[in-house]
Amino acid sequence: MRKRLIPLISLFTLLTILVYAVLYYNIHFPIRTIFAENRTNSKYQEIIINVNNRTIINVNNRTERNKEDIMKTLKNAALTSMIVSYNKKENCKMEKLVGRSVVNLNNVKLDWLHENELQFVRQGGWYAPTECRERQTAAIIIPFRNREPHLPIFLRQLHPLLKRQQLHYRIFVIEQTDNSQFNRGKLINVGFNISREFFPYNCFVFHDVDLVPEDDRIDYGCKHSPTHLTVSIDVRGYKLTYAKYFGGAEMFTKDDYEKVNGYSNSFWYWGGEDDNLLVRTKQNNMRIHRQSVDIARYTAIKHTPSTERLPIAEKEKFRFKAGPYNKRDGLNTLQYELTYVKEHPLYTHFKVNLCKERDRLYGVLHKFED
Ligand code: NGS
Repeated sequence: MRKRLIPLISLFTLLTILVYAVLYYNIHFPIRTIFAENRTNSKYQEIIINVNNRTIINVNNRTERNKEDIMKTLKNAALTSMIVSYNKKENCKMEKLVGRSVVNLNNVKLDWLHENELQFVRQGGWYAPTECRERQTAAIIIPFRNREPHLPIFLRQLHPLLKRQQLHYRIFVIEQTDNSQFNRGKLINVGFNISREFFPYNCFVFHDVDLVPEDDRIDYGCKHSPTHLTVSIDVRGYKLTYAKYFGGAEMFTKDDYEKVNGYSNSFWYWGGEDDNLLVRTKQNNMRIHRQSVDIARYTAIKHTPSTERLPIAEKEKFRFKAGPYNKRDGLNTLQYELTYVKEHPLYTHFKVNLCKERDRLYGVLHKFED
């Protein structure tokens, strides 16, 4: 009888310990990560609280802004005691960088990427470190039209890079849907306008989708502003395309971009808008920063070049003539209509009608109409 009891008691004790351990774990450590993204704007105001990667609270159109408000919201949801890491004390350090890497140019599907390589990205294409205070909050703005196959290749490289740099960032794809010529500068202005309302980002990166960074030491956190990122591109022999080249990918703090009045809205063809932006920065006594050609390296995804080009003579005239107009052609005269907003798993997608007909009132385009 005693012989039989001993294993039974042992089993019972073991089970009790196990049950207690599970309960203890659940009671005391029910939530290990919590992160709140607070978008402080009237249009898109919402607070999303993610617990263990699940969105548990998503408050639309409310005015909660600070920790106390979030606490209140959580209290209402009987979860107050569960905040364990909202207060991020330490500043994040840029660490575990891998340096130069080979860009994977294989075609890949967005769904596959999300499931297999980019699970850390949150719905809408954002990420923020949870264990420490992010180095910077950055909006990545991608002007877009007819470049669907490039997007997954680009995101595959950019998301992990931005995560390693400990940034709180979101990727915004701004797609032109009207039938006018492509207007990169104006699309970027729209992206800036939308994203600065979406969340109080400090840093804004304007990025062509066909230029993929080869090195995670390229700083996407507005260490300097303005910065020209795409210094050396493979198809240009890894040299600066030309001394005054300011295209491809550029980065500004919010204040600096507002100071230059953004891009001109009037460059309705491929090319020129970036040269004009350089003029704007010079007019505001800003100096362009660049990292070295050995670090700021990019791979260009191959595609047929745009045929929407102005005759070169017109373009030159246009680019330099635009100088005096810079104060009344840009962020302060931006006209557009949003037609679509969607948070995809790896990016936030905006479609926009750039309303060219309205622009002719403000810009300089009317002098060079097609
Ligand atoms: C210049 C364009 C820029 C453009 C640059 C690089 O000619 O907008 O080429 O071109 N300026 C004008 O058209 C006035 S690229 O290397 O991407 O083919 O960024």
